[in-house]
Amino acid sequence: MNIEFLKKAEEAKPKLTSKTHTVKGGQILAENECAVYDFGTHVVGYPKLYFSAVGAHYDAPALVKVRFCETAQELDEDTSKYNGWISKGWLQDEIIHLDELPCAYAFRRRFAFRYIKVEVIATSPKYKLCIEKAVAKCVTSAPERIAVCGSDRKEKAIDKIALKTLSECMQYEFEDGPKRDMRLWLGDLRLQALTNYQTYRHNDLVKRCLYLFAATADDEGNISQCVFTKPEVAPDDTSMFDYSLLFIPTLYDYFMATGDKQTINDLLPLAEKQIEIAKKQFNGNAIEDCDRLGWCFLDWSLELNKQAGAQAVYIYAEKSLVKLLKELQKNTSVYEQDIALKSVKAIEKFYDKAQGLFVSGKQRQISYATNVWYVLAEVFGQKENAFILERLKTCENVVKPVTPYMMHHYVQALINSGNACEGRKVMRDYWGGMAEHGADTFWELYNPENPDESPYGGKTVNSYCHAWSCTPSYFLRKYFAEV
Ligand code: RAM
Repeated sequence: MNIEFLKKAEEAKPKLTSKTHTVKGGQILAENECAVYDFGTHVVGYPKLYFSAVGAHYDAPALVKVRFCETAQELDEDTSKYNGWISKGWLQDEIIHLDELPCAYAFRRRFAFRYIKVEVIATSPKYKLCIEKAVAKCVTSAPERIAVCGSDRKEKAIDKIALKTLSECMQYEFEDGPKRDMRLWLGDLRLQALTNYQTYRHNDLVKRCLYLFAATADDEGNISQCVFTKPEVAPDDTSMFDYSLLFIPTLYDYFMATGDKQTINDLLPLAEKQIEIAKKQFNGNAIEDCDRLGWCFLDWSLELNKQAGAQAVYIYAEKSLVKLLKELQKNTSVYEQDIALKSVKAIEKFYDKAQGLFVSGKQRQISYATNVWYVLAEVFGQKENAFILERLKTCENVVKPVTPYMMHHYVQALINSGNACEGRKVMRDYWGGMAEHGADTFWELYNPENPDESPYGGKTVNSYCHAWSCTPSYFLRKYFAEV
């Protein structure tokens, strides 16, 4: 652990502000009855339920099941049926005993929810349970309010939801989702930071997160895919090829937004190290594929082959490094030569001339993820990039995006290739689709063609307020204000 970097991260730790929301109750419940409390919108915080007994003096503890749901659909899901591969521990279910009535039961855990469902498992024949009110102390480190932006009602609605998504993920760090994983992930951080520069401008929070990744890098300089901060700061024991490389553009964006030279001087060696480490995955100038599940992320799709896309992320990241070094008036020639070699090789190995698209892996798979990253890496010029995106739309058997993370990159690729109007339409349709489904905050996964999409083996653990989906607020301010 780099103690000096950890100290800098802790110095930038924000204070949380809180606000209390109350939902009136009054329902009287017998055994096996339930009631739902709707906070009117998604909240993140510490709930408290006020109970009293109705009837004769209570003569046994009340046993109550409380569920916290981010969306209305979840209210009907049977969480006991969830059998996926990530922990059931993420389910927001609590069984509580009330030994004394009346009482205010304060939950020690922080929850992300809009609805609280209270089911009475047991009272006694002598009494029923009254729920007087439900209260939530909501927390965030985002500054108060940002004016909503957008050219019409639809865009304003999207922006409002995106702003809320970001602010609820802004806690002591930029969390990926306040329900799950409540943790700092590099890919998410990059998009949150971009949106933050256009909105809340809480730049010290970005700085803290950059130092947290730097502090927890191992002795060889490997940056972890995510960082735990409780009970103490610690890295996850896994790295992902693309996430580690994305440290570089995240640092570059931070510098462009803040001009903070001190941070850049501290962290530049680690950024350069990421290129050196990533090179180990190459055989000459061509990247090797890898069987390890999750070796490179790109999108939450289990069928997606990552080989060619990984090389594109490498080129993209190295180009950010060159831009950063140029800002600092440093020599870039070694990196520029490497970019040229890797780009030529990528075209030779992965570009299928007949189809006019990049292919990946032994099966020569075509996906949005691969091609979008080549557009972002600007291996070809703007015109050709626009054609690539055009061809993707009519390509059969193409692997489509499933997360707002990948959709963000698709919209960015459309903008970069001179097609901001279409980028805007994609943003309106995709994020607007979630809004039409009643989203208060944008989701971790949304596949309009499959509402049950989940990489976890059950959507009960999906997160419905997820950092990487906040970027419409970035697009709207940075690109679409004048389109
Ligand atoms: C999930 C989280 C997080 C993401 C990683 C790759 O566990 O949702 O947001 O960055 O996957």
